[in-house]
Amino acid sequence: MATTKKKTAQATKKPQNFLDAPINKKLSKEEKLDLYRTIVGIRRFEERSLRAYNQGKIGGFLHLYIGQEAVASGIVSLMEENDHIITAYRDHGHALSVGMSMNECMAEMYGKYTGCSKGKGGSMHFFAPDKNYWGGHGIVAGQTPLGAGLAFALKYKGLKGCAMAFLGDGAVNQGSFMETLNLVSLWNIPVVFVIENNGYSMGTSLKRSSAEENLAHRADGFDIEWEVCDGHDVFEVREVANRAMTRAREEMKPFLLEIRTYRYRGHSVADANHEKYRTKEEIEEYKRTKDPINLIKSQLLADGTLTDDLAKKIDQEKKDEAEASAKFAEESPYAPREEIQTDVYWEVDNDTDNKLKGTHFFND
Ligand SMILES: Cc1ncc(C[n+]2csc(CCOP(=O)(O)OP(=O)(O)O)c2C)c(N)n1
Ligand SMILES: [Mg+2]
Repeated sequence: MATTKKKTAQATKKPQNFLDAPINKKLSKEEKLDLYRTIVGIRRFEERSLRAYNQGKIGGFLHLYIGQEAVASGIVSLMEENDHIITAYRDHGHALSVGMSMNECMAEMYGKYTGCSKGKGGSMHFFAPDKNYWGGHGIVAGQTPLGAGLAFALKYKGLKGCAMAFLGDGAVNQGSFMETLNLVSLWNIPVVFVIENNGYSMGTSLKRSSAEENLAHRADGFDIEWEVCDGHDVFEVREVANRAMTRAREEMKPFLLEIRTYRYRGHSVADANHEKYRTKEEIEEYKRTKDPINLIKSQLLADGTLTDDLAKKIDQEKKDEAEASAKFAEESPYAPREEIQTDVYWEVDNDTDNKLKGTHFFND
């Protein structure tokens, strides 16, 4: 009989000062400031994109990551050369964390040719393969087998690394995720699944969608190790994720991380009535006590990394960068008509034999 690998849920036993954890202690002042810049940058970028959406400049969907910034930024800061990352449609925070520019991201949302996907993908389809960032996917949990595939490729090629596959609390009930958990355990695939548990899938609370609310426990059914932590303090995210990522790389084993977080806005900008399925007080309480920017700011002020003046300066720089990206997007051209159907299937663009056989897959 397989041994159960239950771990104490850290979300319930708090707190230690996570800045003192070894993985955080070795951060230089500049690295800590970079984390702060990334978190503030995501917030200011998204606030600006919301304004553009309301002005009718951005069409389609817009799923904001505001409130969850410490999760993506913390995990990406731990990525090494051979590590890869893939996520769902709430993908702006991951994109900016891997170093994509605000210009290419904002232009993508405006549907412009200068966007990261030439304006053909929009908010849900940010990609940067050169930064090991594989998107940006709209089918709930559809990215989880793809994440397993990224990790399988590492193993196949004999490379030491791991793939980070993010999913929401609503995605855990998809069959494809369950099937993927089984295979990655069976085949020892170095993938770390990160459930960003923000408590809601669209307007449905976790209580109403999952019989077992401790989502990480599902890993037990597949003989996979798991941990739970809070996602408000970026240094806590780094401390816990570092264990999962190191294990995946060193032992070639999958891991399931459940990170408890919160989104301030509705499911998407179109979800204007999000105060109908949760209370104003719930949102305000989170903002007051757990806001990821406030937390990192107070930690870095206390340890002398940051001063009030520097915090203000960084904030203004990120606002200016976001404003400039909207201008860049506004002034950029749309894709030329003859390119509308390109970049959909690699095989088609490159006229390979597989096109004739009807197998249209991306290739490397
Ligand atoms: C297969 C599939 N079913 C349904 C949808 C519609 N849908 C889009 S987002 C969503 C909720 C997912 O919530 P969660 O996984 O918690 O992610 P979050 O939005 O909270 O980041 C649903 C049901 C979809 N995109 N794909
Ligand atoms: Mg959710």
